[in-house]
Amino acid sequence: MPQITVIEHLLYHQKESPMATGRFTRLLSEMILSGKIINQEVNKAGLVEILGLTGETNIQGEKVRKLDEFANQVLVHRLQQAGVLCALASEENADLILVPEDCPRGDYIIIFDPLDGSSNIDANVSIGTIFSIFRRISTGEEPVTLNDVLQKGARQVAAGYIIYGSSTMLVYTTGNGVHGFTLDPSVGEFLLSHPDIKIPERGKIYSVNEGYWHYWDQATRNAVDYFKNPDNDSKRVYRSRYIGSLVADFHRNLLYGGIFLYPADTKDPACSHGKLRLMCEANPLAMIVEQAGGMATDGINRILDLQPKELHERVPLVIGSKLDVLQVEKFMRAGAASG
Ligand code: P6P
Repeated sequence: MPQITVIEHLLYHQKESPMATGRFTRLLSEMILSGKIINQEVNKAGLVEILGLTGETNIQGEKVRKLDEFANQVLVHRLQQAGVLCALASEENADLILVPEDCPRGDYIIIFDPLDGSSNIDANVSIGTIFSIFRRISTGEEPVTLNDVLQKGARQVAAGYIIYGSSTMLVYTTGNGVHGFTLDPSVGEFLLSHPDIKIPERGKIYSVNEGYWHYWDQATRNAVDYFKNPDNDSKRVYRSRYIGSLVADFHRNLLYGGIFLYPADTKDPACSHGKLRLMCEANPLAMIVEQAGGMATDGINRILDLQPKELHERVPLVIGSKLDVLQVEKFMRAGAASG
């Protein structure tokens, strides 16, 4: 395969998307540079004093790790340098991050999880940066408010993730298919390796933390039970695979086919609507999976149709191969109907 960079692919190989204005290219270029910088630190984390905790707690109530903070700082700084943003939001920051007045600005908004799954980094498990890009709704000059940011996922103009694993990959969409680029350290570029990714209509993998079985409602238990014992006549067997790192679990299922579930549970009041965040995790992965031919719901409703009410609101997530997501929906609707 000829060496095609991300920007070359955006400009010359995707249908003439509204993204070829040059402004989106600036933003994507800074995301790419951020990924390379973070990749360097993730890959040597065990060698330098960057593992461990900072002693702080983030808005999610989670212990902040030095790598989380490093990744967050890199992304906030670099993305603002693109000069095309009016606001940023990070899973690590309670509030909206406004672009300083003296910084060139534009009408893009980016929402990201700087390093999802970072609690796994000490064990050398793949982790990832997830991002979601919108355009501001109001074009007024007034300062950006949350109303500009709290948009349905269906209004995203782009979404993607960088997975720091056995290789480092950028997977993203601008609404013209899903494309994967692998970082070639010898040239320091992400090069096209997975053009036009499509997820199999039905998978052979289900990913869920079954340790929470006793905290689920009956509909969820019935849905998970199905994957343990599918329709008898199909002789279909599903394998259980759960890494506990969303980007790693999602990426494997995207390529191989399968379903990932993080249902609502009663183990932690903060997770009564699921653990994962709508704006910086569910929305971007939902755009990607739909562009790849899959589905993403909260069990019943399409993720991309959900109207966010808060920046960090959580949502149950069922995402992956279309027929498997529809199978879960049947159980969830039956549960809802039986009250
Ligand atoms: P649990 C990592 O902390 C994370 O946010 C996701 O990457 C992952 O899918 C999930 O939490 C794992 O959560 O409760 O199964 O440990």
